[in-house]
Amino acid sequence: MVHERLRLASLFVLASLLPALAHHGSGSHGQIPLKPIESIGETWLSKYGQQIDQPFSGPLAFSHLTYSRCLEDESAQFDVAILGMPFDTGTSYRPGARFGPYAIRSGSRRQRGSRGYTLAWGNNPYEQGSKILDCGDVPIIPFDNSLALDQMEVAYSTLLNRPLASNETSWADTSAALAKDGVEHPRVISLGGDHTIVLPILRSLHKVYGPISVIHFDAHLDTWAGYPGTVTEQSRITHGTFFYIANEEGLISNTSVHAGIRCKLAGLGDVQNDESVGFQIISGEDIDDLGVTAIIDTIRKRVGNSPVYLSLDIDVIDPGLAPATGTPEAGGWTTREVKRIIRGLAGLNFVGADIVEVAPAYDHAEVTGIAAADIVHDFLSMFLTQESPAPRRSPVKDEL
Ligand SMILES: [Mn+2]
Repeated sequence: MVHERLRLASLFVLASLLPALAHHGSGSHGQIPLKPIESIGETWLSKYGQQIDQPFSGPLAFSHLTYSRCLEDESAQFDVAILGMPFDTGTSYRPGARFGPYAIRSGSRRQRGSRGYTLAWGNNPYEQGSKILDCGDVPIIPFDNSLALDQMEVAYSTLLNRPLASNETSWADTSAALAKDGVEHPRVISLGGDHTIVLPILRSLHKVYGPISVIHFDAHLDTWAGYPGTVTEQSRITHGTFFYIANEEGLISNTSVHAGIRCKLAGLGDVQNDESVGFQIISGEDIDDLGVTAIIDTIRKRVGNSPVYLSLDIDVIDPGLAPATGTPEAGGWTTREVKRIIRGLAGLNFVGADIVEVAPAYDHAEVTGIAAADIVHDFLSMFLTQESPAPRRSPVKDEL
């Protein structure tokens, strides 16, 4: 006890000397002098101003956005909502995507609205006049998938039907015309969660927009009718079958498209089944043979002017660049290629987007969480930019 008191006393003496030492040191090195020691009595606000988070400080909201519990706080308004869906009990192989929303938010800590301009897009999505809010996570039950699916649908519909924060949004010219009620609805970027979360999302979107075209980035088709051994109705709904169920329920249109497919199949029957569900396949290898531009053109032509939902499974990216996922497949696209394709999709009639299957237990140095968070930034730009910007020539190229 005496020992402890001595230790505390010496710490106290040291702490009281520190400001004086710092003051002395600053003068001798020609730095901006600290305010005199008397000002230690000032408040933070009067001395240092706003409480602006460091990249590594503050509560874990996406990109240091305002965090709001939008499901219970019905006064919370937004144009674009970030919503976590920590659900992973529809996974066929490695579980852990329930920690995806946490990992993506953590990966976004070096992002912020005041530094959101990118050379690629030529704008800052946070400065387009739309209000972007982190609406937290849906508190999904991990013990009962039918209950979990209902919770996700109710949560999504709750946000989708909230009045917009802004009178006019960047997508005002199309969204209201697409919605059955003629009203503009907010857009939600969902952070999965395993891919099953898209079924309740599509159920919710269908009520507002009717059947929707899907742009689906993935290594896998996710259109299978079921897995061996799934004898109950509930067990048919998994992260590899949700599009099949969505088609059964009439939620998606037959102008949907996959991008990045490279998984092993049972045979051509899988492809025929996939076509009957409503998809066209752009394979992983197509990027070498067709290139990014042709892939963008194919996707845009396929979905046309219909309401479009973009779903991106992180396993579309090569496991070398995004290892933290449940069912990795070798030979994937690079993060840069995926980002370039996304940039080519601006101006389509997007009604929502997600990024799923980030399972941080398999990550290294946050590489997957950072990639996913960066793609969410691109989703914001994609939503809030009217037209895809032309490829930008850098100053270095101009000199050559
Ligand atoms: Mn998937």
